[in-house]
Amino acid sequence: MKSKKQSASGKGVFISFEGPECAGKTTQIRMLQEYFTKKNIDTVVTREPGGTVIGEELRKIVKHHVGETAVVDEAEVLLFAASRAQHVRKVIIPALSSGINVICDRYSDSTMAYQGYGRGLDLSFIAMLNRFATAGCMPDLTFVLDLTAEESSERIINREETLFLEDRIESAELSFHKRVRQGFLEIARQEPERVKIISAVQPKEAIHGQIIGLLKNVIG
Ligand code: T5A
Repeated sequence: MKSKKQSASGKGVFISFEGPECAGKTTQIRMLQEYFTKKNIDTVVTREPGGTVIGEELRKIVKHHVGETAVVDEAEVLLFAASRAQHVRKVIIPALSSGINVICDRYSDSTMAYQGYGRGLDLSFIAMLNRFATAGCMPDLTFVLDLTAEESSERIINREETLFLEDRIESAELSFHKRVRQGFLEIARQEPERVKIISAVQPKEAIHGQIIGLLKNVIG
């Protein structure tokens, strides 16, 4: 979705949202998009996996093939990287270069947290793969909406869409989601300037207020 005003620096600001399942990213992205629209700031909202025709096809494969047809861990990490390689070159870099802000629902930190810390794949390989897929294009600011694996699974059960389609990653065991959460916390510990942790277990408006407060340091 696009509104009108471009960033003063001539280069867009890149913001990503991360966190465990059902942390409230979509909700907060919608609120942030409305905030930018009211301020007439030109913004593209996109997501991973997805964001391009190819990426949306890959999204179906990684999320909804279960049982015998489910992807193995080594294929999974490559599919997320393939989606990102397409996305960053076709959508994110062109938007940022035109002075348009980008809000992305999940990005390379998800691969590190889910496939690295969660699945236990080699972290240095994932770091290298992320560099290749992103072409070095990293968010200016990343919000990790944090909640425990137990809180997350309670939200999954209560969410309406859960009734319709089995999600292979969401339905992974609790210990996997605990490792994913620890992964995000570790990424934030390593990159405190870029990655900000916000508790996802507070009213939506309070979370939005914290996001706007942190963004003011970047956007002005
Ligand atoms: N993945 C992704 C990888 O493994 N590696 C990768 O490299 C990448 C990019 C993506 C899946 O792919 C994995 C991670 C994921 O498993 P997805 O559909 O994008 O799949 O999954 P999520 O990102 O988890 O998206 P969800 O839609 O499930 O959750 P959101 O967007 O975080 O949360 P939202 O806003 O939809 O809200 C979920 C529920 O919580 C409530 C909402 O009303 C809703 O019911 N809620 C709150 N409840 C209480 N308090 C609040 N503050 C709340 N905010 C929202």
